[in-house]
Amino acid sequence: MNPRKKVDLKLIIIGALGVGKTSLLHQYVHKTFYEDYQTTLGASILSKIIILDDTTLKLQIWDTGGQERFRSMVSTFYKGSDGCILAFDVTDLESFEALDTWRGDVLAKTIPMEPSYPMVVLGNKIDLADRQVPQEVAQGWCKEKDIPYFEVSAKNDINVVQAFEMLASRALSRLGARIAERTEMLSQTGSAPVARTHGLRLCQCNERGSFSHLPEAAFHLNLE
Ligand SMILES: Nc1nc2c(ncn2[C@@H]2O[C@H](COP(=O)(O)OP(=O)(O)OP(=O)(O)O)[C@@H](O)[C@H]2O)c(=O)[nH]1
Ligand SMILES: [Mg+2]
Repeated sequence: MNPRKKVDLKLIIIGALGVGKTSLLHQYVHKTFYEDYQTTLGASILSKIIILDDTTLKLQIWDTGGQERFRSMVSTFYKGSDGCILAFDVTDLESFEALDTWRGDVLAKTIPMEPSYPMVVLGNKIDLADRQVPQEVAQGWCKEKDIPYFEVSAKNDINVVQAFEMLASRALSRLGARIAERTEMLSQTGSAPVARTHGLRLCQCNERGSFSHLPEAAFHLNLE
């Protein structure tokens, strides 16, 4: 492991009311599960540090409320995110049917509109017997949209780590590819060693291959 490689990733979890977004996140971050239901008001953020390949990732995961009244507020969080989990409940057909709308919202708000923006779909509550969405149907929808699909249970901790880390891995690859692309572009145009541009994810390249996000609305590439 090279501890100097550190990356911040902003991930977001969205989906209909009560599908288990908060439970999945708590299972992933704290290894806990609560039977009682407390709806998320607006959004909250949890962090987790993981090591993937030779990179330390600080995941900042935004948990969002599924209530309709938060919809427009939630959509403002997509901007600047590195990836998104679309969650539904396999015992609730409506929550699966709503995925099209959630996905459309995300694609409309990621700037620039990017079909390859990292997403994963989680069909949650597979521990329950009264299933309404067959696995093949969910898999078919995801295959058509080219999105990885995981059948999960926040309650029994099934596939939760795998799903979050698949998204983190995809988000990391995308970020690396975008930085390499931009570095190449700047080196071809013979830009000054330190270049500034706008409209790309906020990052800082400290050394070759090492980058972290910046809080300001600017993107810096250090080509020295
Ligand atoms: N059996 C079972 N119940 C679950 C699972 N995941 C969540 N639940 C339950 O489903 C209810 C809703 O879970 P939450 O995690 O609060 O759902 P949410 O998507 O965050 O809901 P909002 O914040 O209101 O949008 C709670 O009572 C949980 O205990 C699961 O995998 N299996
Ligand atoms: Mg919640």
